[in-house]
Amino acid sequence: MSDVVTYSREQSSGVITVNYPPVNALSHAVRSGLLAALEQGQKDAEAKVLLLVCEGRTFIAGADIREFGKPMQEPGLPEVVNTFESSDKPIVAAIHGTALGGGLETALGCHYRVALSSAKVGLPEVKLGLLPGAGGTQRLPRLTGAQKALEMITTGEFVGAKDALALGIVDAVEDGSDIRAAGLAFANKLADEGKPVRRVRDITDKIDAEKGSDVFNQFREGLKKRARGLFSPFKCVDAVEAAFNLPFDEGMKRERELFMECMESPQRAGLIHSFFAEREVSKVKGLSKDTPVRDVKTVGVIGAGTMGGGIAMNFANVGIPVTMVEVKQEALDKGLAIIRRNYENSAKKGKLTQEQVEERMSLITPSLTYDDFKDVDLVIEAVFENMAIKKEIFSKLDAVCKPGAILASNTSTLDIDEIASATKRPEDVVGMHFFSPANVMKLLENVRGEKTSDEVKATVMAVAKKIKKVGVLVGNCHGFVGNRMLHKRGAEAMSLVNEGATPQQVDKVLTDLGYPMGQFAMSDLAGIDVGYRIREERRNAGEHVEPSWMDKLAEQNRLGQKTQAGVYRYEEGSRKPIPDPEVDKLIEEFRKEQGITPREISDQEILERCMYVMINEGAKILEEGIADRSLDIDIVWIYGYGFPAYRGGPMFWADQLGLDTILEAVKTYQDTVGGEQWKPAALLEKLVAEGKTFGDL
Ligand code: 3H9
Repeated sequence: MSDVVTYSREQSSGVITVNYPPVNALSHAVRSGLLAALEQGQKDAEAKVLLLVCEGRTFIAGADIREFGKPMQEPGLPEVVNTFESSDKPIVAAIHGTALGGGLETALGCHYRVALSSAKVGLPEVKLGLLPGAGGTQRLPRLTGAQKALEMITTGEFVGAKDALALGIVDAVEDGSDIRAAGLAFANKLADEGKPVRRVRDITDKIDAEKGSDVFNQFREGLKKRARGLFSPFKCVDAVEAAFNLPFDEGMKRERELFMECMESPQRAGLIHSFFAEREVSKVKGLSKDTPVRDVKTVGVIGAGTMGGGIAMNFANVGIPVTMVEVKQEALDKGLAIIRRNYENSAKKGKLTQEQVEERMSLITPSLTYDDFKDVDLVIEAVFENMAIKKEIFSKLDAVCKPGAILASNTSTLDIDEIASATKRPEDVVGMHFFSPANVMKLLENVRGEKTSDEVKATVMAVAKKIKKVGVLVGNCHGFVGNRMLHKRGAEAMSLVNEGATPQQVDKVLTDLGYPMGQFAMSDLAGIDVGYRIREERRNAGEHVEPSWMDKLAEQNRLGQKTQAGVYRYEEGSRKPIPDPEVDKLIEEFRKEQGITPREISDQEILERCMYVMINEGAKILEEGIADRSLDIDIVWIYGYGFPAYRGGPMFWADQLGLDTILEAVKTYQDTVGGEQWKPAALLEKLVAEGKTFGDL
């Protein structure tokens, strides 16, 4: 008998227990163990009812994702689930934690389901580029009807136990924390009452009622917008529809075919890479579980602008009090009003109660003096990008803050070590780079300075988790990982327009790749002045920065969405970019001034120049140790800039495309376009020479 699945008997219940940490995923050992234990249960004459229950933190959380992409070992999961369903003895699934994907499908193959009230169920396969492939698309709609099954399967969202009860997914919900006891009580009662098996495959009332319904086409229409560029959500709808059009066994076959199509899609590979990468980034080189972490119970934020306000909200959202300091009362009032408006909007959408709005507002204390930072555990400075001002602030913080307080800067480009040099405690100074809007975007790019202590690094990574962000720890350089690569892309995009492309053409190539917005729509959102100020800082520091038509925009106060005009124009109250002939004229004039004759530029050239310049820079970032692994870069781009997760991040995308193809193009652009950015990264050349990928590092 397998040691990950065991069989025992308690009174008249035969108990099948899965114990395969961390999440009882359905590995080959678990699948074969389940069949073996079931056989034992069938043979056990004393067992009237069987109970499936899991040890540890959760019920089965799905198929073992680590096995995907490798040859499948029998028995497959559909066979296991079908065998459970075919059992002549009733089987009860007892659910705690999360019954997800193949886990919920296994439970649906059982005849009854009992859950703890804290449990959740869901079919999140779509988030991995898949569809439920062990009967989920055929069984779930038999219980819930088409609409709810489509919602659950195409979004992958979880449903709490109480809602699952109302939807008919589970039969009983129990309070408390002892799932084994709850399961046994339910199973023994069934045995006493002599309840028969009840197979979901045979429940057809909802199927009969909704046959031929228009709900599937309506759903497909909605998905065109909601799931733009994605493959598997549409396959999910096809599979659920099959449950209504085909007899059960044929529906299962159709599900299998569609599942295999998804399995073979590159989106599946990209999404599974993203899934594991998101978990890997929290494991930082040089830090361990034993690295001490400081308690962060109170936070200070400097600046009540868009960034400072967004940052403050993150902490208030998880119950951590924030002191927010500004220079002027008006700025504080304005900042607080914006925070309140954001919370009120969430309340209008039903995401918060009015009580929660007030609770969160009460956690944010406005102040005009740094003296109020004397007791805080962490201060985050979020004023605009100017080194002299930041140094002045950090020297003040050094004087005011208690020993052991972490002093963080939200700078998006500037040198953390230089900022730290303004204090006598560089070991406590660190970058915490939030992405706009800071209360929404999931990335927190934590930047380690030369002297930042391990304890501080570990603490800011823990803070990221606490405020529900994905933290990535990176090294110190101009722009760190994200903006360093973005600036290369931005400069290339600007040059492409200099040479003859339109901003709309560049943006379309990027949105076609799957970005939520293009380079120039993004500049308008962030503010044209942001890039302008950075270029000016570099010019003031003596660097040569090419003149640009975008400088002209800034000089004409076309600052983006906030002035309703930037690269695009915006109608009152709308964020929709509209191409503006004024800008075409401005670009034309700029070209004339610079003596440039515009040429036709292909979409392929735009794609290569915008993406390969980033990949080449990413390789340099790895070479210099600014990022430890290519997956750190991938996560920065997925969560900070909306790079499509289904492409796995830019470095994974590059690996899939072939680094040799990229290197060849980089060399061509080095000759035709020129500039430091097109000098091939030594690492890229090395990997190509060795036939390796970034993922092999
Ligand atoms: C499926 O079921 C297909 C079927 O329909 C058809 C088959 C034919 N496999 O997230 P955490 C690891 S597709 C392998 O940090 P949490 C994870 O990598 C599957 N490993 O914890 C991590 O490892 P490490 C459908 C898995 O408490 C550790 O467990 N199911 C799997 O924040 C802890 O994970 C899903 O998509 C897995 N399935 O969240 C569920 N799941 O410690 C995916 C997790 O080495 N999982 N690991 O870094 C989740 O959503 C969350 O992990 C869960 C726990 C909510 C379960």
